[in-house]
Amino acid sequence: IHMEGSKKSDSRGALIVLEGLDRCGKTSQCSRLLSSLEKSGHAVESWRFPDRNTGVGKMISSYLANDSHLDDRAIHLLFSANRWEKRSLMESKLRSGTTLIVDRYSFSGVAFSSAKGLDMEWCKVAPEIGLLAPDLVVYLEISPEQAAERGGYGGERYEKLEFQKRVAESYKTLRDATWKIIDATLPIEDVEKQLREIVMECVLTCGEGKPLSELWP
Ligand code: DGP
Ligand code: NA
Ligand code: NA
Repeated sequence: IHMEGSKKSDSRGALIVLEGLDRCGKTSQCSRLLSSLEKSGHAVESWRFPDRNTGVGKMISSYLANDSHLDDRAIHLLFSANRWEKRSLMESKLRSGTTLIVDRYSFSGVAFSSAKGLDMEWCKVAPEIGLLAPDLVVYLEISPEQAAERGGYGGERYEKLEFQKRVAESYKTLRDATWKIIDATLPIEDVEKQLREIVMECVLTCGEGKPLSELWP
């Protein structure tokens, strides 16, 4: 029986996170996914972390540009704070039915900081607990060597082959069976198509009232 109205109040947008190494193609895939969902009439926004526009984001940006130096734990907590300062807006967008496509999230926080040698559990636990849990994490998989061959590393702090190799190892430890892995070395249109299919299924499930949850579920 279709219960008119009863589902509707629970209907919400999906929290979609894209993760991967620098130069894996996440950013172009996020914008392709955004226009494709917009075209099919979905309420959708594209977000990214770090969000460099906030006060905390400006500190992060300066750190990444090597214009400032910070203790590894201090910068880890700033990246986390940058996600916390967007949490309530994130929740209200999702509850009002807007799907969010997010370029990097807590998983980058854990992967990049643990690549420096910080303990993975320390990275995961206190700072990230209570942030909204994604409904879907898509990992665009590429080897660090292939990513480096794409060129265009912007010269920011983490954009070095040796470091990206450690980040790749961290992602491997971090990911679980719920992550969807897409081969990021496929032609851009093929990645886009696979991504869209996975995302549409998730958007549907969330629209049908799947409850929001928090990290780490
Ligand atoms: P992007 O704007 O996506 O290129 O990200 C900037 C860089 O910061 C990139 O090398 C990935 C890294 N990064 C993103 N989120 C975090 C985080 O939470 N913690 C740390 N340590 N690094 C992060
Ligand atoms: Na980058
Ligand atoms: Na990026």
